[in-house]
Amino acid sequence: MKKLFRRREGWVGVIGLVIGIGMLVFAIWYLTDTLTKDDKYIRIEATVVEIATVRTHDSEHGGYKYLYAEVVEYTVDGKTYRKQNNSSSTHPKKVGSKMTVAYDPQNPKNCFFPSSNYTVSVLMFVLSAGFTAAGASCLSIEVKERKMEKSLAKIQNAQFITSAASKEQFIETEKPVIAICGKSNVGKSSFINMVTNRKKLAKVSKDPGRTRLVNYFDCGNFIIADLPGYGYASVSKQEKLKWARLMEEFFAEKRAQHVFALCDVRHGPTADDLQMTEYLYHNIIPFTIIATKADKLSKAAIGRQVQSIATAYKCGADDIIVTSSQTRQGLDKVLEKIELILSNI
Ligand SMILES: Nc1nc2c(ncn2[C@@H]2O[C@H](COP(=O)(O)OP(=O)(O)OP(=O)(O)O)[C@@H](O)[C@H]2O)c(=O)[nH]1
Ligand SMILES: [Mg+2]
Repeated sequence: MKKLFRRREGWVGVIGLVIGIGMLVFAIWYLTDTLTKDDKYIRIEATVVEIATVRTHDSEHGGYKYLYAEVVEYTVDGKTYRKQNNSSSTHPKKVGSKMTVAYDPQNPKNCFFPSSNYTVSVLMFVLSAGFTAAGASCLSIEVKERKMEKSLAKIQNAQFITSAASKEQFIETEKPVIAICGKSNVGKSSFINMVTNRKKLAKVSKDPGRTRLVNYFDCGNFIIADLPGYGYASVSKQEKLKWARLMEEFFAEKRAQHVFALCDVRHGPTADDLQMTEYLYHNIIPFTIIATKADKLSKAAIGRQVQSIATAYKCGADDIIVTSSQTRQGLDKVLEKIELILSNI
């Protein structure tokens, strides 16, 4: 059977919303009732004559705890009435002090404590707002997950097409191509596996500089081109020149409609990364900066790093998509971006 919610947050969200909205309805009814009564009833000064002990459940420590409630007396037409305050507290008013009650002129026995009723109303509104906000935020996580699943469903069954080592081997296609570039070991292959929801589509390697070819992957309505990494120190000068020529040829023929330029969130862009985006900029090839390996930094450190990466690339911090192929952070934003790119082509 298809699951109603993909995550536990979905259930928590719905329960939170139901409680929140239920409390809101009750709070509105309670406040309206109090206001109506307050309008019709007559306010009078009552005297606290006794402090009653109220046994309640102790939600913090379990078992029971004791609170106190004022018992008051008020006199209407020579007749004295007694009433216990519905709301109890640890600090009741003293015996002999005064409290305002409002009684029904038709039946003076009926009365309520206006200040307690208004306090309860405010408390219920605050609690209902809390439950509604918590429920909505949990539910938004579920909605996000569903949106992501929907987008991922479109990229299901991504297939490796071919590898190209030279210009002649570049593929000819009608489909839009999104190229992935970045320095060796930045996480390009892992990023592709995250986006295509496949574990081993692109080969992930611990040794930098493993991808020396342009690897193509068919993702249904578009193609991903995994470009060979750059900036690996132990690569020979000859290899570097070969790489530069391959990239020149790739971009010269407008082989990609968009480029995801990856950089490690911990270190920010290297001189090579900046040179790469300068090149894309001058050749009018649209690109998006993707910061990788976000799981390696704390949230605060990511915030600082994104600012400094944005400064280095001379772009806005919001233009950078922070991702982690380990935690799938940022996948929803990447999928949204892909949809936007495809809809603009
Ligand atoms: N913690 C963490 N490690 C990552 C992440 N992405 C990639 N890695 C690791 O980084 C290393 C390189 O990842 P790859 O995806 O092969 O990087 P690449 O850019 O394709 O590397 P080349 O093809 O050699 O240029 C591997 O050990 C991955 O497991 C990430 O988001 N988080
Ligand atoms: Mg790779």
